[in-house]
Amino acid sequence: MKKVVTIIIICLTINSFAQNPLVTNIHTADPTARVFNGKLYIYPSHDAVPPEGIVAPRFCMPDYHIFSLENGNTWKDYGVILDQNEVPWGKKNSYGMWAPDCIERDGKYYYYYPAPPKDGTSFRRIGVGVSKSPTGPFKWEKNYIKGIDGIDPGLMIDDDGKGYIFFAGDKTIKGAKLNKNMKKIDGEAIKIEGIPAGYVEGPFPFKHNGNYYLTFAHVFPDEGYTIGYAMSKKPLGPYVYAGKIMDNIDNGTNHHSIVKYKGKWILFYHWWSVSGYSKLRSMRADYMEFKKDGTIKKVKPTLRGIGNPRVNDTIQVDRYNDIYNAKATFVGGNEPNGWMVSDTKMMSTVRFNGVDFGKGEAKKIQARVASGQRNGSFEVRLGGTKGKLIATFPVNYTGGYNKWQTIETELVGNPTGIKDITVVFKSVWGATKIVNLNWLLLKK
Ligand code: FUB
Repeated sequence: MKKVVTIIIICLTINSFAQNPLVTNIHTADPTARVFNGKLYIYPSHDAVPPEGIVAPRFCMPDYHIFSLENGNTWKDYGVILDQNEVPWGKKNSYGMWAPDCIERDGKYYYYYPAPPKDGTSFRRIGVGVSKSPTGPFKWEKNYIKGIDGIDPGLMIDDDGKGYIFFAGDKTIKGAKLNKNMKKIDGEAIKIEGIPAGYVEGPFPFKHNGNYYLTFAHVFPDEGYTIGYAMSKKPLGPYVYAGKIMDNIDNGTNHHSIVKYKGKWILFYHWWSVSGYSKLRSMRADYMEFKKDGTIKKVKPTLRGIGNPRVNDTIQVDRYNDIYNAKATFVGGNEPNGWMVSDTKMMSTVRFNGVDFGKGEAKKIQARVASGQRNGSFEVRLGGTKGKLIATFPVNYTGGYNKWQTIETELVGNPTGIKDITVVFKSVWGATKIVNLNWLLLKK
């Protein structure tokens, strides 16, 4: 007899959200991802709902958070690391903390951010803070960096140790070499040649196989925001436009970064599909590949995203690889924002690829469910619909299709390694709503 227990979850594992969007505890945009000492960090901006009575300029962006990847797919939020009213040179209550970046040089971490200056000399200036740790605390420089007038700092340290800063301004991308202390530019910022016509912002530079890549958000008059890139043999160009990395995804803005993590290239970007409002965005990530000639294959946005959830990471099955005879719809009731698998019928299936069972540490599996009836069950199988059965959950009445409970059962067969799973729903034929399923979670 398999043991099935109902567990009342008072609060979820902190920020235990995975797949796309990466986090839903706050709205995040402009994700700059960095790998420091083998660990993945994200330095995004923060979209907030304007406080009552505040008319925020375009976006309402009061502060910055930092996130790190803590397990196979769980993001830790370090909280506010800089508030708009702590910017030494910034205009108070301006809600204009746009896209930041952070880079490491000689064991120190430099956090660059744009903000409206109190001296009114520009739309945005760019400031910097220094820390011994990638998550701060940062010591904020008293003044903004002279000679930089723009938004969206994008940093690069070249193989020879020289630092470069790129930024957007006057509908172009500009770049400059940084001084050794990383707090001043060396000479003047120059306009980067070779960037295509049309509005551009969000420059993100990197080097790969001897090529310099300058990637950026690029607006086509007919298509809107895309992510494009140009290539060069020199850090400050001239560059040659090489095409799009992501087509327009109907998202108002797009802003991205690219890192190689555990041998795979990942594109981080944002969308607003959770909030339904273009000023409340959420960061996302999908794998990216290079072609043999060094050009980049276009990335299609997915809900499945990146990473291999393992013990204690939620497996967001609603961000599936494949679904049959069921839907992924917005979750409701006492549940955080996101999606669920709904409209489940006899033999509905949902497949989720790449669960990391490790060395077989997982002994139990939990499911977050809501049901308005008590007939049927759902199974978890390895591989496809006919794959090895590893868990069976009975369906019970939880109080309704918006009343959520976490249930748990034993994991059978001691699965190991990275495996695809398929959830198979069963009930009487003709049932159209067996159970709503939000996520699964492996437990020791
Ligand atoms: O998030 C505010 C601004 O919108 C960023 O600075 C731009 O890149 C765009 O994403």
